[in-house]
Order: sequence, then C-alpha cells, then structure tokens
Amino acid sequence: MKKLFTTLLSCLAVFSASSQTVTVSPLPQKITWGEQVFTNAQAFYVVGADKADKDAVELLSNKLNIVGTHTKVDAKKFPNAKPIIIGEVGDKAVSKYKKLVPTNVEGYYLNVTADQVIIAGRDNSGTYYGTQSLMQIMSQPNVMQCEITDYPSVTDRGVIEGFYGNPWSHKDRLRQFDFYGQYKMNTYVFGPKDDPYHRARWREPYPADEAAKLKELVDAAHKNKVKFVWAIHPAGDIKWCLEDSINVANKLELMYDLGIRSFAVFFDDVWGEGARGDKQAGLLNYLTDNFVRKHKDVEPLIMCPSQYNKGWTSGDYLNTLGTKMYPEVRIMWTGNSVVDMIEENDMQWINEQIKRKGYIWLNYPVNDYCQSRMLMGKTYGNGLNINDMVSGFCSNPMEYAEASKVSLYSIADYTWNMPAYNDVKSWERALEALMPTCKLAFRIFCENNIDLGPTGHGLRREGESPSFAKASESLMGTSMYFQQLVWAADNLLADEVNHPEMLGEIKPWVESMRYLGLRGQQYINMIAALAKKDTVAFIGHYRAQLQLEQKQKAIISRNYEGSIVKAKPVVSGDVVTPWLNEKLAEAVKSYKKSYSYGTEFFPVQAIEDGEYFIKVNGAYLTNAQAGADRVGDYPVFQEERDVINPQRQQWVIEQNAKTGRYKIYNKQDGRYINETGAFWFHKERNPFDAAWHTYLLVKQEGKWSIQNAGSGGKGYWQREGNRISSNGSGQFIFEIEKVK
Ligand code: LOG
Repeated sequence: MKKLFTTLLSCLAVFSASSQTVTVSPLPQKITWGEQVFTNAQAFYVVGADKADKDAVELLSNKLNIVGTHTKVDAKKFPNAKPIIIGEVGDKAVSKYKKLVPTNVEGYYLNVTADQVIIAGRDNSGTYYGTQSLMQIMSQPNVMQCEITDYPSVTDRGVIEGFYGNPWSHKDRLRQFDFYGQYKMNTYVFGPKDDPYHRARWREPYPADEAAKLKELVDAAHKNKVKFVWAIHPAGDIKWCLEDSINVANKLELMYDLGIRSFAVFFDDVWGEGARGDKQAGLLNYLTDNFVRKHKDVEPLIMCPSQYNKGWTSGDYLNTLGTKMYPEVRIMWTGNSVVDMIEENDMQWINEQIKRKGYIWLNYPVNDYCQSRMLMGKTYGNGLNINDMVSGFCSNPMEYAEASKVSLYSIADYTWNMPAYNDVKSWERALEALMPTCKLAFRIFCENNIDLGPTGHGLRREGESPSFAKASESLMGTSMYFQQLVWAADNLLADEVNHPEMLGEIKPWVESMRYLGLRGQQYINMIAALAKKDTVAFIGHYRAQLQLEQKQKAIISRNYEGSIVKAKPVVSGDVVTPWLNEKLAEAVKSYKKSYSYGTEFFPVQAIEDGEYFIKVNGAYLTNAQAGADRVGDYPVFQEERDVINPQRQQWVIEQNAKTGRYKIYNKQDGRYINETGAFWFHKERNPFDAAWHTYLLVKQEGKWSIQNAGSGGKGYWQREGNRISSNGSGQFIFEIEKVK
C-alpha cells in the first residue's frame, strides 16, 4: 500500500512543463499574449535609463542580461541585443507611447515584442510595476509576446503590522518589502503592539541603534515603492493637554528625520479618557496643523479609532470624528466586528458615519487571538466591488511573516484587481510562488491548517482538511490520509535548505502534523489488533501512540530568547485532531469492556462514566420540570429524594472524548446543563456543543468542584438560591454520589 501511495503522489507532483505563458500576479487589468519572441537569455540595452525610475532600472540590471545603454552598446559584440525602452509619461524615451499609458496613479503600459520591450509608467511606481511584470514574464525559458495595460483597483494596498505578540524581525521586514514590491503592494503600516516605542513608551525616542535599523527599513521599503507608515499608539496614558500633543508631534518629527513621510495615530483597545472622540479629533487636527502641514512632503494622517468596528460603536463617537476631524485624515475600520470580512453594505454604513471613505484594517490572517493555529487557507469573503469605497486596504497578518505570505499574496491580488479576484486560483498561485520545490507537501500542510476554531471573535474558515471526511469512511482511506500527513511533513522538513525562512516559522506545526500522522497510524494498528483480539499488540500500539502524543504536546511555537508568545501548535484542530482523539478514546473504551490486560496504561479518569446524584449540603440537584424540548428552565435543589421519578435526580456523567472534560446530562429527559446553569437542550436552537457544555471535575477531601471550561468560560458552579450559577470561585461544595 505504501508503494502505491508514493507512486500516486509522484504522479500528482508532475505538472505540465510545456506552457510558457505565466500568470502575471497580481492579475493585470488587461493582458494579451502572442507567439514566442525570444528566450530568457536574451541580451538587452536600455533606452531612457537616465530619466526612468532608478529602482526599475536597477531591477532590470540585476535580473536581466543587460549589455549596455542606448548610447553605449557595443553593436559588434552584441549584434542581437534588443532595446528596452523605459520611462515615465513626460520622459522623452517613451513619448511615442504616452497615449497607451492608463491615467490611473501607478498605472503602466508594457509591451514585449520580437523587436523591443516598452515599459511606460504613469509615474515612478508605474514604471517599477511594469518592470516587475516583465520580470515575471521573463521567468520562463521561452518568452512570449505580451501586451499589458495595468493599474491598481485600490490606491493604498498592503500590510499593517498591528498584532500583539512577537513583532517581526528586521530580516522578516526586509523580506516583506521585497515581496510587496514584487506583488505591487504599496503600503506597510508599522504598528506592532509590543514594540515599546510605538505604544507603551511612545513619548521616548528609539535608542540610536534601533533608529538606525528603522532608517534601513524605511530605505528598503521606498526602494520597493512601499510607503512606510509609522504609527504611534499614545492612547493608553495620553493626557489631553498641550504638553502631550507636543510630545506626539515631537516623536513624529524624530521619525520624520529617519526618512518616514507617512504617519498614523492609533487609539484601538483603550477605554476611558483615551477613547474620547472629541479629544482624539483635536489631537489629529493639531498634528495636521503643526506637523503635517509644516512639511511639504508628509501625507495626510491615518488614525485608528477606539470604536473601530460596528459591534463596538456607541454614543456619538463616530459622528464626532466625522464632523470634527479634518476631512483629509483617514479613519481605519475593521468591519462589523473586530475580525470580519468587508462587504459593500458595511462600507456604505461606515462611510456615512465618518463622512469619508474608511481605511480597512483587515484582521486576517492575524492569529494573535488564536495562537495555536496557523491560518494558511484561502483569503475569501471580502466584497469584489468595494474598491471605490475604501481609502486604503491593509491586512493585519500573523507574527509569522513568511507564512503570512500565503494570504498576503492574495491580498495583493485582491487589492490590485478586485473585480477579477478569485480566492481559489489566487491561493493556488501563492503556493506555487512561495514553495515551488515542494508544492504538494506545502499544499497538504496548508490544507490542514485553515480554521481557527471557536474564538470570541467568531470568524471561522471553511474547508479544513477537505478530503478527510471522504478518506475516513474506510480504514484504508484513513490510513492513507495519515500516511500522507507524515509524507508531507517529511518532505517539508527535508526541503528546509530551500526555504529556511518558511520552515523556521512553520516547523513546529509541520512536526506536529507529523506526529498527528504517526498517531493516526497507531490508531489504525490498534483497531487491527482489537479485531484480532490481540491484547498485547493493542496495548503496544496504544503505548506507542501515547509516546507520540507526549512528544507532540511538548512542541512549542517559538523558542528564542525574548519570545513573548510561545503557543502550542494545533494542526487540523477542527477536523483530524478531534476525530483522532475521539476515536482513540472509543477504542480504549471498547477494549476496556472486554479486556483487563494493560489497562493501567490508560489515563485515570477523575470520575468513571456513570450515573450520579449531585448534591450540595445534602440537597439533590433535580430536574423539576422535565421535558426534552424545554429550554431555559433551571434544575433546582430539593431536600428530599424523589421517589416517584428518581431519574430526575440522576445525572449521567461521561468523559467527552473530544475535550477530555465531562458532559453532564439528566437521566430523565437527556437535557444537559449549559454554561449558565440552565437546561439548554433543543435540537435546533442549541445542539450540544462539547466546546461549551463540558466541565472540569476536581475532587478534594471528598467534595467536588465543577468548573465551566472551553468556550463557556472558567466560572465554577455554585449554589445560588435554589439553583446553580457559574459565578463561583472554585469551592469544593458538591457531593457526587454514584447511583446504586
Ligand atoms: C487589535 C489588533 C489585534 C486584533 C486581533 C485592531 C484595530 N486592534 O481586538 O492589534 O491584532 O484585534 O486580535 C485588536 O484590530 N483588538
């Protein structure tokens, strides 16, 4: 079976090598292809190099076979060299083509023919982007004739480093800027919550060495046509007085000296004084008057409001900003909630409130609130018709800079050519672009790291482990699936030399995926042993599984000095992992029913599955108004035993295989108690959800504590009047007695 499987994978891995056109990414507004014109070894000389955008010309010289300029080409030595005619509208070199250049900012015209290449930009960025498109076209051995007319859908496109946790490293950021240049994103907002000089110590200047590094970053960004927007977050402790307004302005001046020309002021995640709209508007106006307008070359400010999503709006806050703050100040917005995708109606609503076009801060693929998950899935859900309704669109990514590129590639695609955006195709191209040497393994990895599980923010991502449901219908399919996880992990780990940055980040998840695969194989072995009634083999595989699980659990996401976030990686946290945990527990349960050999290796349960009375000070918890369809009533404490309907006082306690916690439901009608202490069972309104409706049970000196766990919060059950509530603080008050 193993052999068949390997052959299958290698067949899949062979993809067609004959096609010579490339998909220029982001997709151009207009592109036509023709016949082959030359090979990528073609020699060129550059016409217009003296006037054209310097970075574009440098890119040509670095990447192509450039043998001279228009005046200085040795025609004898290079008889076949062809001209690349390059420049911006207004430059002599491209004057013949100026009508072909789109009027949009950052637009360009590119024409690759057998005789020459023309790159004409509306402005410097346009020329640069035309050159980047040419680089992609020249990436194939045979180069095809090609004509492109192109411009962006959204004016300000890019990334906001705005998450909590480990800020990106210097090297991460340098690599990001190259990536943005390559894929035509023009904005980077610097606002890592845990950079001290951005937030906690905003009044203080950067120490000299850090300032020098920032200067280097700013230069690298500009070389890639990326605006470096530096953000300050003074909201935590700002005093609304002139002195602090001056403090903010002074800090911005210092950043100006490092070459920064775009700035933002953040007020997110604060309450109280710092969140006052009138004062914030006043500060932004002050800074516009006393800092922005003082310099000729500083862009209008960007601000992130305290009420930055619809769910958090109240009072007159947005209207105050909308009316009191200078109209040129741009206002950020995350959507209907903190983490949300953006649609037309949402933009209509917010733009009306703030009397300007909102500047989108998209909280995806950021994972600072679901740190155990890597978000490697498709970037979908944003409207394809909002390009004229936004003043900018930036994605807040993961602290994993390289891994975030799967989504950022699509953000580039989406914001450059919104109407043509296709999340599936864009994701496919991202995988190819990022991990060309082990695309299939990387794809398997990404497919198993998509969803983020239930969180307070509510966003879910569909399509995790898409082939698992089908595969797990048979043992053979399941076995293949787990083998595939190991295969993919091994391939990725072996390819580390080619992708040290990507592996540097995803490795803990890759290793976890490997253990998941190996554990799955042990599960298959356990099932086979059970079928053969081979207790020794069953226990052997069970113990091997347990060891793998221990190793998997020991993995942490980041282990460098100064790391402030160390998460425990979870792979396929909503599909394969819970499935396997449940199946393993089931296998152990059915083994225990028939055999006793080796059972000492099974985990000790706090309480055996069974039926119990639950009492406080001798009073019985009772289902007084039984009825399977009732919701919202409470079980009550009754002093007496119910002799007529004893089942009303009998509670089934079972360890839940998915969570390892306990499920508690009433024997009479099967209703469970929810996280508020009420009965809540209704097959449509609220089906049982292990994440919400399971509890931790702990025993001390004969009494138990019952604690909500998972999504239901961490409150302890207590007796409140005649019923239970979950506001307790953990007293051991319950007597749990087995029903005999
Ligand atoms: C923060 C942001 C964080 C994100 C996701 C904004 C405007 N602010 O709830 O720094 O990365 O959510 O956790 C936020 O989104 N607060």
